[in-house]
Amino acid sequence: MERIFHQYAFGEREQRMMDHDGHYLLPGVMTKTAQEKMTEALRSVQELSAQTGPEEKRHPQRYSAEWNEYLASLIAHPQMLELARRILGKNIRYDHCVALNRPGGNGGIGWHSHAYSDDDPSLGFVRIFFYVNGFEPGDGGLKVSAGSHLFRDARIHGRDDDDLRNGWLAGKTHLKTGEPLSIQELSAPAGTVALMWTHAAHAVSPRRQGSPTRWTAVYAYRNPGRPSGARWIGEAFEKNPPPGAEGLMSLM
Ligand SMILES: O=C(O)CCC(=O)C(=O)O
Ligand SMILES: [Fe+2]
Repeated sequence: MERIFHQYAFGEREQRMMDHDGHYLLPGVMTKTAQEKMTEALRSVQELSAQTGPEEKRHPQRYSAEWNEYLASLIAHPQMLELARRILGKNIRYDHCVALNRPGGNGGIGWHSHAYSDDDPSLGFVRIFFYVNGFEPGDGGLKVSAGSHLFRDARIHGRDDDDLRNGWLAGKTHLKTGEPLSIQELSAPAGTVALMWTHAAHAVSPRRQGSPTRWTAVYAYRNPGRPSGARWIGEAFEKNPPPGAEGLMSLM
């Protein structure tokens, strides 16, 4: 099997950092080949999305792996599963693979979090972002608030940074250290993978007008046990999964 990641460290120390902050970056971890193949795949999904009407239930943007063989092949890639299992433990399910391409002028997205097993922290849900050509702060860049995930609040919302600061963030402190929660703008060189617990507050700054498209995909995995609202898997895909993904597709 062709490698998708260079060697990287994600042991106990890194896991503790991820559990403390809610996210962890693996800068430039993607191999050159994986970067090239994923860019090509995301370009193709982008074209298919442009040709597909909003009435399509299994839209290429949201069900990206079902429209592209390379993206599908990564769902059960040994290095992908090893990473997902280091974070979640052995018993995992695939949840979704979504194209997050942001062309120049894209508006980004405001502050939010996602739901899963909000009342039971023993069931995890991780987002694995592939920032294929990376990003710089303020240009389609990911923003986070370290420690926000510990609240397991699926309804974090903020139109912009000030709205988050004056709203959800106001008076909140890190549950382990007591430090006031704050906003961090990340930067990512090409080939960066960002790991994030799904309850973490996050936002994306607008992509600058003259910037090239930011090519990004997210793969989400979770421990089974609860319903998942973001489980975007078509019936046919679940019945006939890509090789190796057989045990990963069911809800429970
Ligand atoms: O486009 C991004 O970098 C992140 C999008 C996002 O919020 C998500 O997929 O959960
Ligand atoms: Fe999100």
